[in-house]
Parts: sequence; structure tokens; C-alpha cells
Amino acid sequence: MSPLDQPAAAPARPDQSAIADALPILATLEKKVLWLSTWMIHHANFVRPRRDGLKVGGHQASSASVATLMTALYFHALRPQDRVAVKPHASPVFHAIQYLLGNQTREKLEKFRAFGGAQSYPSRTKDSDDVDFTTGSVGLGPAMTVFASLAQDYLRRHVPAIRAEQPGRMIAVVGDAEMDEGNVYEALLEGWKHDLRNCWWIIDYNRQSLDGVIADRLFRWIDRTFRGTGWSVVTIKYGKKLMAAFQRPGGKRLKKWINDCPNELYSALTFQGGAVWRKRLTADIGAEPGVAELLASYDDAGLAELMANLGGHCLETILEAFASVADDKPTCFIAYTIKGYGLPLAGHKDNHAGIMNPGQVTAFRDSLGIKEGEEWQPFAGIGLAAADVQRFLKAVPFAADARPRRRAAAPVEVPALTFTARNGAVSTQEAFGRILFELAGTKAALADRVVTASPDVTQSTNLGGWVNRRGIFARDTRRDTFRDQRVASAQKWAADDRGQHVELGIAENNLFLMLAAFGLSHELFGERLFPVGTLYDPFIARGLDALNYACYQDARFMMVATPSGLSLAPEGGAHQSIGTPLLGIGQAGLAYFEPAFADELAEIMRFGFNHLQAENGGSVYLRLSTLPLAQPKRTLDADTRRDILAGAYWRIRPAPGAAGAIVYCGALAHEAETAHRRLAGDGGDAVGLLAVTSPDRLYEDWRENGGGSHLGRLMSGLDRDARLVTVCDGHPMTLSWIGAADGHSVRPLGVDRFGQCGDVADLYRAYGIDADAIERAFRNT
Ligand SMILES: Cc1ncc(C[n+]2csc(CCOP(=O)(O)OP(=O)(O)O)c2C)c(N)n1
Ligand SMILES: [Mg+2]
Repeated sequence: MSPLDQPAAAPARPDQSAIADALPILATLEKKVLWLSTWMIHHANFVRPRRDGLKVGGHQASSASVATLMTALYFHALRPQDRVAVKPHASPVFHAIQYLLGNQTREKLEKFRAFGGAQSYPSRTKDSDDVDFTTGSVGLGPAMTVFASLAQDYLRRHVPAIRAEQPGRMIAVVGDAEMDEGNVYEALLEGWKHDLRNCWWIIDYNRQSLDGVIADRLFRWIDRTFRGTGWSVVTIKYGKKLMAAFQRPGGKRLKKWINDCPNELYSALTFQGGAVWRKRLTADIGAEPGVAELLASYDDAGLAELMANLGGHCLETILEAFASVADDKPTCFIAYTIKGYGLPLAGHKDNHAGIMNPGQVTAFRDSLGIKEGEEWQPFAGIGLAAADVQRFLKAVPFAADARPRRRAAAPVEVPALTFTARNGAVSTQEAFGRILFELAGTKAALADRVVTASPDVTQSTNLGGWVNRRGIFARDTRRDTFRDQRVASAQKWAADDRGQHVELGIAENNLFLMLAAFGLSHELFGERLFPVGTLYDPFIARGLDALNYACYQDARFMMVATPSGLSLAPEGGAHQSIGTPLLGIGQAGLAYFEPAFADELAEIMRFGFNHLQAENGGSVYLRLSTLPLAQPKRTLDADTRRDILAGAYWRIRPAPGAAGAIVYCGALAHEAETAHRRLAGDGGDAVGLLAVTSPDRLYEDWRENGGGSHLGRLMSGLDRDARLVTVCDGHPMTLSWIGAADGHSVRPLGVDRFGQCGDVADLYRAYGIDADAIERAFRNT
């Protein structure tokens, strides 16, 4: 292990006496957390007035399942540098904890699931109480912690200030049904390849999902899978009360009965309570030595409490388990729990959406000694001196850092991006590679902060030049065996901890999660990174939910998708994207550009790196092509540069009274130019030629500003009866709306059927996007 992996000083570990001292207050807080999360949901559903017929919802049972685990975590085990992804439907527990810590307001809790209130699922962008990782789509939160940990490792190797700090643990509180999501396994595998450290997953093993009770032997699979990918596994199965009972006469038999009991039966008996437990246990094992006496020593309530005393509901057991981890090896805790623990919903298979009725809530409130009207009081009914609890809360390690939890990073200057033009035709994909290659050769601060990543398509997306100059990242040095063996290759493939490219296996979902995690490094770790991820355009669809997840958290990254569209020609229909431009327009938080020429791309990338750091900025999607195009001989003036970023500019501005315009995007520039020449003559302006560089930005501005928008101004030179032909290598709807800007009729050309193999000329003709088709459409409109 490299010395860099060791923290400067070992993290403080609570010893046994510290655990014992903390227990009474933690037990009180556990009850408070359970109460507040239950009440928050109840209040939203039964107390707050409602204006529509919609159920508000919330998950009382899912929350109760993790109240103990999260109490142990937040009030004892977490350190300020640790970061947590909380399973989505335990949002009320998270907000309740932040409320007790003074980081959340009562007003927001009263508005749980209402406009401006605490969010149904923890959200970095919509919640105000320092959510570390957004969750909501199950499986993504846990996987996110893997990539956040990789981001931390990367920063520890590249930024001395981060190396000087103690590393944080990236922790997920995981619902056991989240383990059904395939993306979880992709992330585990990728983490294993990158020697993942400092990551904890705490699995809330309540053996229930939404629809019912899950497979009996899931824990074995979980255990094997984690160990197989380099994790430690700690099983938290029994609480102290059960452990003590097992020591008594008849106890061994009881333990065996529990271990043999199917999940469904255990859940059903838990729901029914002590008397039914007694009946069943007596029938099954009551005649065996010691068991009758053991059962007789508990009253019904005591027996129910005993049988619910699984490890995930025993603070002491949990704290010991957490404290037992002394290294930075990734660790999975399988914590046995009961969904709905401590509530009348406990164990019922339909409890996922179950909500306690008002009578049950009142009874629960009374049992906690909380008076009517004091429901939100943090210290009502605690049975301890409020001052002691307050002192304890002030000293909680998690809250010990005076710095804001949401960190910030200084801006990084973005230089002009260029590359030395060769003569001849260049594709946007090639230009992208060469721009990054030249940036890699400079001493610009930006060059040191760019991290590239690709799911096994580094070379075919043209990142190779950048990688040759900046190297592949690995925590430990890996030699390039082919180079050592003197086998000729243009691609250097050695890796070390100075490298700036993260090579991923073929799992696009992982790419997006990596972009999400690295794209939040300024807020998570206080250091700016510019993640640039490349993939084939059609395979964006593989990771769509993770892409949306990244954008929803306001992660900042550049997604470079290439090749795209029919222009990929001989590769055929399986690789030719059609609908991605619509995705670029539709995805919030992502600015989509599709330039045709290298100078446009350089300007867009320069803008993009600034957009990634702007307060109101976002992420960037570049849809690039492998089709080489002869480049216009020009130097872009300031106005054209501005227009390129706004989304469109006139290549040939239409003369007053012009018949209309051809509007094109991306790789179809030459077809559009050819059609234009045929219609208006060389450079003729009886027909306009509009280059669209970003359908997305053009649309957004027009929707907000109408006639005063950039597009409104561009179109204002055309007569009302002028006509438009739009054309792009993607779905025709990408540009068809443009006619609406100023009431012009439109013939939209594009691709809305699956592609196939062919050369560019054949395909453009067959799908009606070649110069002939454009010309024909214009003449016939
Ligand atoms: C990707 C995705 N699919 C479906 C859902 C709907 N959903 C929310 S919670 C849940 C079941 C979760 O069960 P588990 O993870 O075991 O958590 P528990 O409720 O038991 O605490 C489902 C299917 C979702 N949030 N995300
Ligand atoms: Mg579950």
C-alpha cells in the first residue's frame, strides 16, 4: 500500500467506554428521529391542508427501518469529511436528524413534500440541509459513493492540499432491494478495478421491497459478491437482547429457529406481535429443553421486543460494528432490520406505502411522552435534561467542522483553445482530439484540472493524443508491457498516479456516475475538476438515468458523444443515433452543441469550460461526427463567436425579399452549402444559409425571450412568406420548431428511421438529407 493511502493520523475510534457513555443519549435521539420522521409524514398527509385529491405519501416504514442505523451514523460514527448517500425513501430520517442538529428548519419539515419544503427524496439542489448525494432512483446513490471515493483518491494524488487532509468515507445507506439494480454491480466491478478505498455501504436488510418480501438467501449473494470485488463484509444480525437470550437454556434452539425462519414468516409474525410469536414458537420448539422457560420469562410485549431485536435496531451492536473497521478497505455492513420497526406497520408486507392512521400516531406520541402541540419540539418527552442533549448535539463529530459542508473552489482561467490547422478536411471528432492534445501540451491551469474518462472507447473517440501527453490514472504504477516489449503502438498505455485519464470498462452508466462524482468535486472536496467523458452517441441511452441523475445534482462535466448519426455510414444502424439531439434539448442542466467546423468547436469548448464553472452554468454535451468536412477559410470575429455560442449564425445572410433559408446543423453543412449554391448561386443571398451550432441554446433563449431572442433577431430579416428547409443528422424535430419563431413555413428534413450500412452518399440520399433532397424540399415548399 502506498503511504499516500494512509491518513496523516489514524481517525479517532470510539472505544468501548465512549460507546457506553453515548448510549443513553443516542437511544433518546433514536426515538426522536423515529418520531419526527413519522410525524413529518403524518403531518404532510393528515394535518396540512390539501388542495387537490392527490395523496402526499412518504415512507414511514422505510424510514423506521433505518432510524437506528442513521442515528448511530450521524450522531456518533460520521466525521465531517465523510459523505453520505441516504436511500431515497429515508429522506424524512435525514431531515429529522438535520433538524436535531440545527441544520434544518421546522418550517421546511412542516412543508415536507410541499412547495419550498423538505424534499421527498434527498436533493442536493432542492434541499437546504446539506444533502451530500442526491438519491431517488434506487441503485444510483450507492454507486455514486464508489465514484466519489475514486474522485477523492484522484484528488489526493493530484492536489497536495487534499492529500494533507484526512480522507473521508463515502457512505451509502442502501435499501436491500436496491441490490436488484444492475448498475450496482457495474459499479462494484469498476470500483474493484480501481482499488476502491474509503467506501462503506450499510445495507438496510429488512428483506422487504415495495411489493413484498424478498428472496430468502439474498444475504449470501450479497456477501459473496462484495467479497469477490474486494470488500470486507460485516454482518450485523442480532442485537444484544437476542444475543443474551441465546446464552440462556433453550437459547441455542431459538437461534436455530430464527436462522431457519423464512423472511415472509418472520415479517408476518413481527406484524402480529408477542402473543402470536409465543404461539408459533411454542408450537415449533416449545417442547425442546429450556425453550418453554425461556419464552415464559418474557411477557408478550417483551417477547415482541426480543424478536425484533435484530442487529440493525441495536445501537450498541451497530456502534461496535462501525468501530470494528480500522482500515480503509471498502466495507459492506449487512444490517438485519424490520421494515416499520417500532411502528404498528412493522413487518407487514404491504407497508411500503402504508401510513399510520391518526389514532395510531396519537398512541405512538403518547407512548413517547410527547404532549399534543409539542410534536415538533426537539426535546419534548425525552426524559433527559435538555441541556445534556444539547451539549451532546453540539459535540457530535459530524458537525465539528466550522467550514460549510458545501465547499467551493476558485475559478480556473480558461485560455483560448486552438489547434494547428492542417490543410484539408477535418471532422469535429478529430478537431476535439487535437484541441485537447494541444491543451495537454500547455502549462495552462485548466490543462491540469481536466480529467478525461471513457468506457473503453478512448481511442475511437480520439482521446488518444491527450492520453499520450497526460497519462492514465492509477493509484499504483502500471507499466506498458507492449512498449516494454518494443511492440510498436501509437498509444501509450502505462498508468500512474499522475495520470489524468480514467479508463473505464464498457459500462456507460458508470461513465455518467463518474462524471457526476468528479463533476461535483468543487462542492464535495473544494477543488475544481473538469471531467470530460467520451462515448458513442447512441450509447448515451445506456446511461440515461445516470445522466439525468448527474444533471439533477448540478454536477458539471463535458460529455462528448461521437460518432453520431447516419454520418457514421459503414458502421450501420446499430451505431447510428437518431433521437439524441432531442435528448440534448430535453435534458435540463445540459447545454447541447453540434458544431460543423473546428473553429466553432474550439469556441464552444472554451465557452464550455467556463460554463462548467459558472454559478448559473451547467454541463455540456457535444454531439460530434467522424465525417471530415473542408473548413471555411476565416477568422471568427467577435459577433460570430457570440452567435455560435447563442446557437446559430448566418453563413449567408438573406437579402431583403429573399425566398427563404436553409437551416442546417452539424455534419450536414456541406450538403446544405451545395443545395444553397444550386438555389442561389455561389455566395448568392437570394436564399439564406443558417448554421445552427446549438439547437438547445437557440430554443431555450427563444422560448424565454420570443421575438427579442437571438433567433427572433436572426429571423427578423426574412419576409413573412419566406420558407425554411431545416436539415440535421438526427430527428427532424430538432430544428422543425424554428419556423415558429417568426411564423415561417418549414420543411424539416432529418432521420426518423433506423439507419443501415452504406457510404455517406448512399445513406444521405436514402434518408433524404442530401443536397438533392434539400434543394427539392426548398423548391417544393
Ligand atoms: C429506479 C427506481 N425504480 C423504482 C423505484 C420505486 N421504488 C422506490 S422504493 C422501492 C423499493 C425499495 O425497497 P428497499 O430498497 O428494500 O427499501 P425499503 O423500502 O425496504 O426500505 C421502489 C421499487 C425507484 N425509486 N427507483
Ligand atoms: Mg428493503
